Amino acid sequence: MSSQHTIATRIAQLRQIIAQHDYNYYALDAPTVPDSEYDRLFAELRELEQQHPELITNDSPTQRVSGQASAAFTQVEHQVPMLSLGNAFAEEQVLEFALRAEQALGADQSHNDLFSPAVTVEYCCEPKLDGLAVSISYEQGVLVRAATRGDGQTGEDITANVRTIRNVPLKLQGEGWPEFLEVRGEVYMPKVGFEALNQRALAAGQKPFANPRNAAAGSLRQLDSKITASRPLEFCCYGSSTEGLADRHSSTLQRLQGWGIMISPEMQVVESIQGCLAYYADIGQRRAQLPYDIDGVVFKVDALEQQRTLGFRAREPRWALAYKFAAQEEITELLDVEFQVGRTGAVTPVARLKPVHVGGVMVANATLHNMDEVARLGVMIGDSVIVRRAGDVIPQITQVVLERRPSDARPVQTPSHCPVCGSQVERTQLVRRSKNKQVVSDGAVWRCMGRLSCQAQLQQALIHFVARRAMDIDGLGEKIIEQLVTTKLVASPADLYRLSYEQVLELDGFADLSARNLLSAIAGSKRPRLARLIFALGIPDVGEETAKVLARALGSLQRVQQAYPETLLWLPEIGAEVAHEIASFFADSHNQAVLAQLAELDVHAVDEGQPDVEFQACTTFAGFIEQFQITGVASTNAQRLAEHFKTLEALFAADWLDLSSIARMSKNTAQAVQDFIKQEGQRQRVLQLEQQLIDFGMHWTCQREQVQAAPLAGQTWVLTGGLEELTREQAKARLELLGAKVAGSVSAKTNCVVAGSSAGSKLTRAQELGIAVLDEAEFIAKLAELENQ
Ligand code: JCF
Repeated sequence: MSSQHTIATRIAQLRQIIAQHDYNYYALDAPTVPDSEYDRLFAELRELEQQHPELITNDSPTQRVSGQASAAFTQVEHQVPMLSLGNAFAEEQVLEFALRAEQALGADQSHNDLFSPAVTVEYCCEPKLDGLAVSISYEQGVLVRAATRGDGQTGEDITANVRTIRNVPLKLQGEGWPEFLEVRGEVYMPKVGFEALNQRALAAGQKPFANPRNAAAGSLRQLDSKITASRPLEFCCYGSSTEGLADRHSSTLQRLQGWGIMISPEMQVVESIQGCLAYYADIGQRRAQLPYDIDGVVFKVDALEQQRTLGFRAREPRWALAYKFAAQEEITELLDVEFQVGRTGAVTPVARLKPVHVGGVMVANATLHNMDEVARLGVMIGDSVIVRRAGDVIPQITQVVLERRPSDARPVQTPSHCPVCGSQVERTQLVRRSKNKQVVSDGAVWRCMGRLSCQAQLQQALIHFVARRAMDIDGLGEKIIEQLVTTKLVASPADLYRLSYEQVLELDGFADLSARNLLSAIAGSKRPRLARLIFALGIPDVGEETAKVLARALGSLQRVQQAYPETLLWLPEIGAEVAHEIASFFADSHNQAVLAQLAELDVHAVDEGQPDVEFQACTTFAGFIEQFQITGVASTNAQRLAEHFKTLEALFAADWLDLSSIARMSKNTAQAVQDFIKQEGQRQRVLQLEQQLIDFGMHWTCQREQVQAAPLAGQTWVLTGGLEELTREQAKARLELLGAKVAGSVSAKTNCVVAGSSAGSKLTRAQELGIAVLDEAEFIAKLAELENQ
């Protein structure tokens, strides 16, 4: 690369590549490479041009600020050109910048007075927002125009769009503003708004934006400003081209703030370049917590007089510098995709990357979430990919650089067998329930069927089993569990209870006392509450909440274990997928063995009891029929069948005539019911289900007796104020035994309020609503009366 010819070729090549990236970025809002890659190409071009100034041409990308006006908007000429900033990527470049500036300022003073003290330079520091630079003009305090930076000379008129940004004042506040005022700043999308926007895009089946900057760019360049208005954009001002507002940059910003213009709350004036470096370190620390993306910090010489002295070099001010953070995005190669096995056997693809520095950390792995994500990215092994690492989160692949796909790129293939244990891998649909109970499909998941015979699953299962919110066994860290698994001392959670003193003593880092402590922690965990025990089992999709529902509703581990999925469907918040997961967990012979062993080893829930009265009362014959999922039999027809036949025996005995006589049920439906009840297999299954409901006390014919057996069934009581004779817990427990639900607040549905001493607003509310109120003595008498019935 020494001859003039090859250098000229390289320069031409770089110009062409950069021009293409500029077009992708500015005109299409669809960059194909990370900024870091662009910066490197640009730096290389600038370096070559500096060495060979004779090769500089007017059309070189280095000869304009950046950006390109798009044809769709009206062009606006900037009165004062919009500048770009010089960049620094290392501390020495910052010091060099300061040295030059301070020398220039010092030299300027020195001919006045040789003995003047060394010049002091104060700097104004602010975060460098990762958005789009815009100019906003006010005439007589009224917003008249907004424009993009464009190439620095000419931008696009985006007045209509900027007017939709909520924190941009359409009219300035206060007084004293000049007749004409131009403010400059960054339009950006806060992280929260960006996430929400992408969620909406995904839900609507649209392509999400790669990052908040692209989202802000795409939103600002909408021809329909109604769309812009629906996007969560914000503006933050970093300066003004209007002269004479103040004598310092920082006081200019403060004046603008007084007129209602948003400036950075992080803005700070420091006394030296050392202060700038400290500011950079501090913001860098807090970067992930800031509500918006930044890509560095900006330092500006604060005194405007000094700024004027320093002036410009080419089109960059000598009085300002952008000190960029290490790039959060980098380009690298996807060397391979491996598969990891989690606690529930989910086999997740993990990207093995050619190691690359991202945000100051060497990255060699990135998560790919699941195979749907692999499909969405369209990534193949051998591809060049963009890796992003934001804050402390796991690095992610955000994009494939398709132009660079090698001819031998290979598709990512789901393994048919578990990479750890060799068991079969099966595809299941992952389902998530959001807070408002909507069911959201979380994509397909491939799962190793090895359960606890798979070392990867066993290890994760044990970590989960001993966790604080599960069996709460202290002193069993991940390292120790790994040892227990690899030494084969423990092959299931039950084996933990079989560990001997001698075995524990053999483990790394154990001595007499620590071994005895661990064993007593294990032994001490043998009487968990039922909900914790269920949660500890690590049934896929059964979190703490679902475990509580199961424990409360069914009252014993045995019932949870025996429950058919159809039975579980009657429980609140348990849908078909979770019911299926629970049932198939307990159907697994390995899991059955572990449960039997746990029981043998005397691990029992302390609070086993009867099924909850409320759940016992929830079954209806119509609902039961609806579960059969006979074509044409949804809630209305199920109701008709239930009312007509009343019992399963009668329904099974029905003939065509009986069925046809049911009003407003179609012939086809009658036929479907007929077909269903004639199949022996179906009848057996339905009878089995009914038997289980009877066993659990949930059958519709038990309903009335059960409900009547509990004198307060269906009632809601509220306890308020202080009780003397009983604790809150005792009062609540006795009410619940009588079938009542105990609620925390009074509503029209409340049946009775127990008001202890100094009861407050709940008592008042009960009186307003005309709800029965008992004092403590009356309450105790009532409890005694009902309990003796
Ligand atoms: O936050 C920014 N991206 C930012 C850009 C901040 C500044 O103070 C700037 C800028 C671009 C040019 N100042 C200038 C002069």
